[in-house]
Amino acid sequence: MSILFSTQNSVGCITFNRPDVLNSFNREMALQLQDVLRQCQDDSNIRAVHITGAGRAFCAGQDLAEAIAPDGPGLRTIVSEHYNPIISLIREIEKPVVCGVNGVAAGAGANIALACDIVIAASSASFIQAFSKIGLIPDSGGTFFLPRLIGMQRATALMMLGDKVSASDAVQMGMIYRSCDDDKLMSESMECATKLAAMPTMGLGYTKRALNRSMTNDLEQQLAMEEELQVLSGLTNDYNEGVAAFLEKRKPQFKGE
Ligand code: T3D
Repeated sequence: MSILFSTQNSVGCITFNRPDVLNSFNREMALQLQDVLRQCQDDSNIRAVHITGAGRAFCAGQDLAEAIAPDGPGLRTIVSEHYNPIISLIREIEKPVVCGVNGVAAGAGANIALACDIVIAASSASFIQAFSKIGLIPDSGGTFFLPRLIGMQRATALMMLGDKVSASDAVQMGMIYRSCDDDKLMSESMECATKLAAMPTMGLGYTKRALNRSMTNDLEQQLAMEEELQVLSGLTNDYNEGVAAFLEKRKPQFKGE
Protein backbone atom coordinates (compact mmCIF):
# COMPACT_ATOMS: atom_id res chain seq x y z
CA MET A 1 0.00 0.00 0.00
CA SER A 2 1.29 3.45 -0.93
CA ILE A 3 -0.82 4.96 1.84
CA LEU A 4 -1.08 3.45 5.31
CA PHE A 5 -4.21 4.24 7.28
CA SER A 6 -5.40 3.46 10.79
CA THR A 7 -7.52 5.05 13.49
CA GLN A 8 -6.14 5.74 16.97
CA ASN A 9 -8.04 7.60 19.70
CA SER A 10 -10.43 9.15 17.14
CA VAL A 11 -7.51 10.31 14.97
CA GLY A 12 -7.35 9.16 11.35
CA CYS A 13 -3.64 8.41 10.89
CA ILE A 14 -2.34 8.67 7.31
CA THR A 15 1.22 7.73 6.33
CA PHE A 16 2.72 8.28 2.87
CA ASN A 17 4.46 4.98 2.18
CA ARG A 18 6.79 4.94 -0.83
CA PRO A 19 10.02 5.55 1.12
CA ASP A 20 12.33 4.29 -1.68
CA VAL A 21 11.32 7.28 -3.81
CA LEU A 22 10.96 9.66 -0.85
CA ASN A 23 7.18 9.15 -0.82
CA SER A 24 6.79 10.87 -4.18
CA PHE A 25 3.29 10.58 -5.60
CA ASN A 26 2.23 8.31 -8.42
CA ARG A 27 -1.40 7.97 -9.49
CA GLU A 28 -2.05 5.00 -7.20
CA MET A 29 -0.80 6.87 -4.16
CA ALA A 30 -2.75 10.03 -5.02
CA LEU A 31 -6.01 8.11 -5.44
CA GLN A 32 -5.40 6.12 -2.25
CA LEU A 33 -4.83 9.37 -0.36
CA GLN A 34 -8.09 10.77 -1.70
CA ASP A 35 -9.91 7.61 -0.54
CA VAL A 36 -8.61 7.80 3.01
CA LEU A 37 -9.26 11.56 3.21
CA ARG A 38 -12.88 10.86 2.20
CA GLN A 39 -13.07 8.20 4.93
CA CYS A 40 -11.84 10.77 7.43
CA GLN A 41 -14.46 13.21 6.18
CA ASP A 42 -17.35 10.72 6.36
CA ASP A 43 -16.58 8.76 9.53
CA SER A 44 -18.01 10.60 12.52
CA ASN A 45 -15.80 8.52 14.85
CA ILE A 46 -12.77 10.25 13.29
CA ARG A 47 -12.50 13.71 14.85
CA ALA A 48 -9.02 14.76 13.70
CA VAL A 49 -6.53 13.70 11.03
CA HIS A 50 -2.75 13.23 11.20
CA ILE A 51 -0.55 13.03 8.09
CA THR A 52 3.13 12.03 7.99
CA GLY A 53 5.63 10.16 5.82
CA ALA A 54 7.44 6.80 6.18
CA GLY A 55 11.23 6.76 6.10
CA ARG A 56 13.54 9.76 5.86
CA ALA A 57 11.32 12.06 3.77
CA PHE A 58 7.86 13.52 4.11
CA CYS A 59 7.19 13.67 0.36
CA ALA A 60 9.24 14.64 -2.72
CA GLY A 61 6.16 15.70 -4.71
CA GLN A 62 5.26 14.18 -8.05
CA ASP A 63 7.02 10.93 -9.04
CA LEU A 64 9.00 12.35 -11.93
CA ALA A 65 9.37 8.98 -13.65
CA GLU A 66 5.60 8.77 -13.89
CA ALA A 67 5.38 12.44 -14.92
CA ILE A 68 7.37 11.84 -18.11
CA ALA A 69 6.26 8.27 -18.86
CA PRO A 70 4.74 8.15 -22.37
CA ASP A 71 1.90 5.99 -21.05
CA GLY A 72 1.61 8.03 -17.83
CA PRO A 73 -1.36 10.19 -16.87
CA GLY A 74 0.15 13.45 -18.20
CA LEU A 75 0.37 16.87 -16.59
CA ARG A 76 -3.26 17.97 -16.79
CA THR A 77 -4.58 14.73 -15.31
CA ILE A 78 -1.91 14.74 -12.61
CA VAL A 79 -2.97 18.20 -11.48
CA SER A 80 -6.73 17.90 -12.01
CA GLU A 81 -7.28 14.32 -10.84
CA HIS A 82 -4.46 13.88 -8.31
CA TYR A 83 -3.44 17.07 -6.52
CA ASN A 84 -6.43 19.38 -6.85
CA PRO A 85 -8.85 16.91 -5.19
CA ILE A 86 -6.31 16.22 -2.41
CA ILE A 87 -5.99 19.92 -1.55
CA SER A 88 -9.75 20.48 -1.78
CA LEU A 89 -10.39 17.52 0.53
CA ILE A 90 -7.87 18.68 3.14
CA ARG A 91 -9.57 22.08 3.24
CA GLU A 92 -13.15 20.72 3.07
CA ILE A 93 -12.81 18.16 5.87
CA GLU A 94 -14.36 20.08 8.76
CA LYS A 95 -11.98 18.47 11.25
CA PRO A 96 -8.46 19.55 12.22
CA VAL A 97 -5.75 18.14 9.95
CA VAL A 98 -2.32 18.00 11.59
CA CYS A 99 0.76 17.40 9.47
CA GLY A 100 3.90 15.93 11.04
CA VAL A 101 6.63 16.72 8.52
CA ASN A 102 9.31 14.12 9.21
CA GLY A 103 11.84 15.07 6.51
CA VAL A 104 12.13 16.87 3.20
CA ALA A 105 8.84 18.17 1.73
CA ALA A 106 9.37 19.14 -1.90
CA GLY A 107 7.09 20.27 -4.74
CA ALA A 108 3.53 19.05 -4.25
CA GLY A 109 4.75 17.43 -1.01
CA ALA A 110 5.52 20.86 0.46
CA ASN A 111 2.22 22.33 -0.66
CA ILE A 112 0.14 19.41 0.65
CA ALA A 113 1.76 20.05 4.05
CA LEU A 114 1.01 23.78 3.82
CA ALA A 115 -2.67 23.08 3.06
CA CYS A 116 -3.02 21.33 6.45
CA ASP A 117 -4.38 23.16 9.48
CA ILE A 118 -1.40 22.75 11.80
CA VAL A 119 2.09 21.83 10.59
CA ILE A 120 4.76 20.57 12.99
CA ALA A 121 8.14 19.66 11.50
CA ALA A 122 11.13 17.68 12.71
CA SER A 123 14.11 20.00 13.09
CA SER A 124 15.91 18.20 10.23
CA ALA A 125 12.92 18.61 7.89
CA SER A 126 12.93 21.12 5.06
CA PHE A 127 10.56 22.69 2.55
CA ILE A 128 11.42 23.18 -1.12
CA GLN A 129 9.27 24.77 -3.82
CA ALA A 130 11.12 22.51 -6.25
CA PHE A 131 8.90 23.20 -9.28
CA SER A 132 10.98 26.02 -10.81
CA LYS A 133 14.02 23.74 -11.04
CA ILE A 134 12.22 21.55 -13.56
CA GLY A 135 10.39 24.31 -15.42
CA LEU A 136 6.99 23.94 -13.74
CA ILE A 137 4.88 26.32 -11.72
CA PRO A 138 3.96 25.60 -8.07
CA ASP A 139 0.71 23.65 -7.90
CA SER A 140 -1.27 21.91 -5.13
CA GLY A 141 -2.49 25.27 -3.84
CA GLY A 142 1.01 26.63 -3.29
CA THR A 143 0.38 29.92 -5.06
CA PHE A 144 -2.72 30.37 -2.89
CA PHE A 145 -1.41 29.40 0.55
CA LEU A 146 2.26 30.36 0.58
CA PRO A 147 1.87 34.13 -0.07
CA ARG A 148 -0.92 34.22 2.51
CA LEU A 149 1.31 32.47 5.06
CA ILE A 150 4.60 34.30 4.55
CA GLY A 151 3.84 37.29 2.29
CA MET A 152 4.18 37.83 -1.44
CA GLN A 153 7.86 38.80 -1.48
CA ARG A 154 9.15 35.72 0.34
CA ALA A 155 6.74 33.40 -1.47
CA THR A 156 7.87 34.74 -4.84
CA ALA A 157 11.54 34.32 -3.97
CA LEU A 158 11.09 30.78 -2.66
CA MET A 159 9.00 29.78 -5.66
CA MET A 160 11.35 31.29 -8.22
CA LEU A 161 14.65 30.32 -6.62
CA GLY A 162 13.54 26.94 -5.27
CA ASP A 163 15.63 27.48 -2.12
CA LYS A 164 15.50 24.89 0.64
CA VAL A 165 13.91 26.29 3.83
CA SER A 166 14.89 24.67 7.12
CA ALA A 167 12.22 23.81 9.68
CA SER A 168 13.39 26.57 12.02
CA ASP A 169 13.33 29.17 9.23
CA ALA A 170 9.87 27.93 8.22
CA VAL A 171 8.65 28.55 11.79
CA GLN A 172 10.30 31.97 11.89
CA MET A 173 8.64 33.11 8.65
CA GLY A 174 5.20 31.80 9.70
CA MET A 175 5.10 29.02 7.11
CA ILE A 176 4.50 26.33 9.77
CA TYR A 177 3.39 26.26 13.40
CA ARG A 178 6.47 24.82 15.13
CA SER A 179 9.38 22.41 14.96
CA CYS A 180 10.72 19.90 17.44
CA ASP A 181 13.57 17.42 17.88
CA ASP A 182 13.48 14.68 15.27
CA ASP A 183 12.97 11.90 17.81
CA LYS A 184 10.00 13.73 19.35
CA LEU A 185 8.13 14.52 16.13
CA MET A 186 5.76 11.56 16.07
CA SER A 187 4.82 11.85 19.73
CA GLU A 188 4.37 15.65 19.52
CA SER A 189 2.38 15.78 16.29
CA MET A 190 0.21 12.81 17.29
CA GLU A 191 -0.30 14.36 20.74
CA CYS A 192 -1.48 17.53 19.02
CA ALA A 193 -3.93 15.57 16.82
CA THR A 194 -5.16 13.49 19.77
CA LYS A 195 -5.71 16.61 21.86
CA LEU A 196 -7.72 18.21 19.06
CA ALA A 197 -9.79 15.02 18.58
CA ALA A 198 -10.95 15.26 22.21
CA MET A 199 -11.98 18.92 21.87
CA PRO A 200 -15.37 20.31 20.69
CA THR A 201 -14.62 19.22 17.13
CA MET A 202 -17.83 20.54 15.63
CA GLY A 203 -16.79 24.02 16.75
CA LEU A 204 -13.29 23.41 15.38
CA GLY A 205 -14.87 22.44 12.06
CA TYR A 206 -16.84 25.69 12.00
CA THR A 207 -13.62 27.55 12.82
CA LYS A 208 -12.00 25.92 9.80
CA ARG A 209 -14.96 26.87 7.61
CA ALA A 210 -14.63 30.50 8.73
CA LEU A 211 -10.87 30.51 8.18
CA ASN A 212 -11.30 29.04 4.70
CA ARG A 213 -13.71 31.81 3.77
CA SER A 214 -11.51 34.51 5.34
CA MET A 215 -9.11 33.94 2.44
CA THR A 216 -11.56 35.63 0.05
CA ASN A 217 -14.30 37.38 2.12
CA ASP A 218 -14.31 41.06 3.00
CA LEU A 219 -14.81 42.12 6.63
CA GLU A 220 -18.60 42.51 6.39
CA GLN A 221 -18.99 39.06 4.84
CA GLN A 222 -16.69 37.56 7.44
CA LEU A 223 -18.57 39.19 10.36
CA ALA A 224 -21.85 37.84 8.95
CA MET A 225 -20.35 34.40 8.64
CA GLU A 226 -18.98 34.47 12.20
CA GLU A 227 -22.48 35.39 13.42
CA GLU A 228 -24.05 32.40 11.64
CA LEU A 229 -21.39 29.95 12.71
CA GLN A 230 -21.48 31.19 16.31
CA VAL A 231 -25.20 30.50 16.42
CA LEU A 232 -24.58 26.99 15.06
CA SER A 233 -21.78 26.44 17.58
CA GLY A 234 -24.15 27.47 20.36
CA LEU A 235 -26.53 24.69 19.32
CA THR A 236 -23.94 21.92 19.83
CA ASN A 237 -24.00 19.59 22.83
CA ASP A 238 -20.32 20.36 23.28
CA TYR A 239 -21.12 24.03 23.94
CA ASN A 240 -23.57 23.06 26.69
CA GLU A 241 -21.04 20.62 28.09
CA GLY A 242 -18.20 23.17 27.96
CA VAL A 243 -20.17 25.83 29.83
CA ALA A 244 -21.61 23.34 32.36
CA ALA A 245 -18.16 21.88 33.06
CA PHE A 246 -16.74 25.37 33.56
CA LEU A 247 -19.47 26.35 36.03
CA GLU A 248 -19.27 23.00 37.85
CA LYS A 249 -15.47 23.25 37.96
CA ARG A 250 -14.95 19.85 36.33
CA LYS A 251 -13.21 18.54 33.21
CA PRO A 252 -15.49 18.64 30.15
CA GLN A 253 -16.30 15.51 28.16
CA PHE A 254 -16.69 16.61 24.56
CA LYS A 255 -18.23 14.29 21.99
CA GLY A 256 -17.94 16.27 18.77
CA GLU A 257 -21.69 16.78 18.48
O1 T3D B 1 3.51 16.17 -14.09
C1 T3D B 1 3.96 16.87 -13.16
O2 T3D B 1 5.12 16.76 -12.77
C2 T3D B 1 3.03 17.85 -12.48
C3 T3D B 1 3.08 17.76 -11.05
C4 T3D B 1 3.86 18.54 -10.30
C5 T3D B 1 3.95 18.40 -8.85
C6 T3D B 1 5.34 18.36 -8.33
O3 T3D B 1 5.52 17.95 -7.20
S1 T3D B 1 6.62 18.86 -9.34
C7 T3D B 1 8.05 18.66 -8.28
C8 T3D B 1 8.53 17.23 -8.27
N1 T3D B 1 9.53 17.01 -7.26
C9 T3D B 1 10.82 17.38 -7.42
O4 T3D B 1 11.21 17.99 -8.38
C10 T3D B 1 11.76 16.97 -6.30
C11 T3D B 1 12.73 15.92 -6.83
N2 T3D B 1 13.57 15.44 -5.75
C12 T3D B 1 14.60 16.13 -5.26
O5 T3D B 1 14.88 17.25 -5.65
C13 T3D B 1 15.41 15.45 -4.22
O6 T3D B 1 15.18 14.09 -4.26
C14 T3D B 1 15.13 15.95 -2.77
C15 T3D B 1 15.66 17.38 -2.62
C16 T3D B 1 13.65 15.90 -2.47
C17 T3D B 1 15.88 15.05 -1.76
O7 T3D B 1 17.21 14.95 -2.14
P1 T3D B 1 18.13 13.79 -1.53
O8 T3D B 1 19.53 14.05 -1.99
O9 T3D B 1 17.90 13.73 -0.06
O10 T3D B 1 17.57 12.41 -2.12
P2 T3D B 1 17.79 11.85 -3.61
O11 T3D B 1 19.05 11.05 -3.64
O12 T3D B 1 17.64 12.92 -4.60
O13 T3D B 1 16.52 10.87 -3.73
C18 T3D B 1 16.52 9.58 -3.13
C19 T3D B 1 15.80 8.64 -4.09
O14 T3D B 1 14.46 9.11 -4.28
C20 T3D B 1 16.46 8.66 -5.47
O15 T3D B 1 16.31 7.36 -6.02
P3 T3D B 1 17.58 6.32 -6.05
O16 T3D B 1 18.71 7.04 -6.72
O17 T3D B 1 17.85 6.01 -4.60
O18 T3D B 1 17.07 5.14 -6.81
C21 T3D B 1 15.61 9.63 -6.25
O19 T3D B 1 15.64 9.41 -7.62
C22 T3D B 1 14.23 9.32 -5.68
N3 T3D B 1 13.35 10.49 -5.82
C23 T3D B 1 13.40 11.64 -5.11
N4 T3D B 1 12.44 12.46 -5.54
C24 T3D B 1 11.79 11.83 -6.52
C25 T3D B 1 12.36 10.57 -6.71
N5 T3D B 1 11.92 9.72 -7.65
C26 T3D B 1 10.88 10.12 -8.40
N6 T3D B 1 10.28 11.33 -8.26
C27 T3D B 1 10.70 12.21 -7.36
N7 T3D B 1 10.07 13.39 -7.20
